[in-house]
Amino acid sequence: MARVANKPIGKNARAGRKPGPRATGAAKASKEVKPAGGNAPIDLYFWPTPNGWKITIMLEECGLPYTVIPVDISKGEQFKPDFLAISPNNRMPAIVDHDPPGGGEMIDVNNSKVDGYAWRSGASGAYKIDLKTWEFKTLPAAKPIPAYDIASDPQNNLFGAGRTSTYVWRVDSKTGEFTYYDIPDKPRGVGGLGGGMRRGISDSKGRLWWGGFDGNFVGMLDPSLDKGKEVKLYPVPFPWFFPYDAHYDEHGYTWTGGIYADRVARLQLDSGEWMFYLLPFTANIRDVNLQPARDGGLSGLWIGHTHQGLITLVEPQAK
Ligand SMILES: N[C@@H](CCC(=O)N[C@@H](CS)C(=O)NCC(=O)O)C(=O)O
Repeated sequence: MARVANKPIGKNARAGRKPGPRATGAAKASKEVKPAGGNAPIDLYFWPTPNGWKITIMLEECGLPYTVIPVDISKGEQFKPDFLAISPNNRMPAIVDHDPPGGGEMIDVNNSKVDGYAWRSGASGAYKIDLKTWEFKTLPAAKPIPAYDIASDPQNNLFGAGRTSTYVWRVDSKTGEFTYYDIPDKPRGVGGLGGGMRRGISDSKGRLWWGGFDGNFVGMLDPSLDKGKEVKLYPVPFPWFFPYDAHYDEHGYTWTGGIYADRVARLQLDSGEWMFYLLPFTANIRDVNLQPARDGGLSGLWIGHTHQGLITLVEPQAK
């Protein structure tokens, strides 16, 4: 059901799949297939890597019409402004659905029960979405607000940052006011390079925990602390771990994992001690999901295996 766009992104782009008989078939198919959402084909910004292929598999399985727009990441086309406007973290695959059900967007609804609003981050601001009326409220920010991930706190205030960001932004749900918290240049974990954030999640006290990835640290932002002291970085003492996400378990431990490491980690905050759990399989962890601690016990970590269709639970036996 795919067709390939005649105009690839960037003028030097070479199509991963050239327009041909498949394109003709797709145009026909898009008339025959009733899409799950709206009627317009989805634009798929694609290059043939496993991350790219998995979206084509999903679209084929769902029977959705789509147009392949090649983004040659070996030539740096992911950094072209046209593509960055769609995928600010310069990663493919990315999809644009021109006619999604309910006008849908990528949103954070985690704490929408507080005030009935969901959040979405945009290129130059954040949006609040009234979940009853679907009214969008744009909240312009003084500085750019890149977001590899967004995370709302228990009061439905919103955090975000990008992979190369030098600050984390936070927007107050009631006032719409943005605050910017600098990410210190140091410390970095062993082998750590830059700063920024990949994925993050808030804890029950309204602190943001995140995977500092390239910087090989876990970050924590506590907006209640004195100005300039709100951000604390926990460097990983193990090379190339690159935390992708971090999750506080509410009992003194923060868990993290990543896409390259052969182990997951649990950081004990009081002592600063890192505990590593060697995995008997290849992991590709992009979200850290906790098994909450029960009856005075210890929390564990659920691992979703992106490619194997498996879920594994890591349960620590000791503090
Ligand atoms: N957003 C995706 C990541 C996709 C991704 O890492 N894509 C790579 C290719 S497989 C990419 O576009 N890399 C371009 C770059 O790093 O500049 C996810 O979290 O699953």
